[in-house]
Amino acid sequence: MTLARAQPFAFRFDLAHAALVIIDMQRDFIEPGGFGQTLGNDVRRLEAIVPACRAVLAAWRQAGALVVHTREAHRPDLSDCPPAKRGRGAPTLRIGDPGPMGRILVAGEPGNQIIPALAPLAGEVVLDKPGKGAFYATPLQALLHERGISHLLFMGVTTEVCVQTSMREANDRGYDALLLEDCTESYFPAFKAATLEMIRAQGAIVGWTAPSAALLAELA
Ligand code: C5J
Repeated sequence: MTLARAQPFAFRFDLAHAALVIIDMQRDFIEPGGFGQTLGNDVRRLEAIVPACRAVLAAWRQAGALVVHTREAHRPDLSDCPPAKRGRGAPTLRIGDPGPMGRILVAGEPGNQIIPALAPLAGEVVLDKPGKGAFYATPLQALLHERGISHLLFMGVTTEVCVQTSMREANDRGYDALLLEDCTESYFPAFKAATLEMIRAQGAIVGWTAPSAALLAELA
């Protein structure tokens, strides 16, 4: 397949060697009444990408290609949460504290589940990641290697944090990675815009970006 409208130049991939990686579309970041909102963020910005993500996921599933979902999640005893991560800043709620949808960023809690609109199907890969990047302390690289995957198409939240970190990790591991522009969002519009530019700068120094319509047209 060729996404001719990708930036900074066309992105070519073979579906059999490609995976759709959906970063952290979990209730606490996206739904009103969750952790993201308690921090004062306008979660409607993130909710707005759900229909585009859903359309891509449906078409990708129809094509029979690999889907990987991630969640930013820690063990209930927080043994995988470095004190530096838990202690950073002065938030009203810290990782592990009880929040409106259960303990913040703790595996198994209601707020840690992927939103129903993008719920994983049986057999799809779901990875809990303790860091911002999807490769750190997860079996992602081994799993992609076993399946012969060389190209990754990303969507999810937030653009400049877990999505960008995961794309940089992927880039350093030799994957060609593309971010679907309308399937990612930030609580801060300027950060999203800057991240898209950073990714495709200097001849795709991190990777590519493209509108989801370009992918949907190829998958149709
Ligand atoms: C993600 C975050 N998923 N912003 N987490 O980006 O803390």
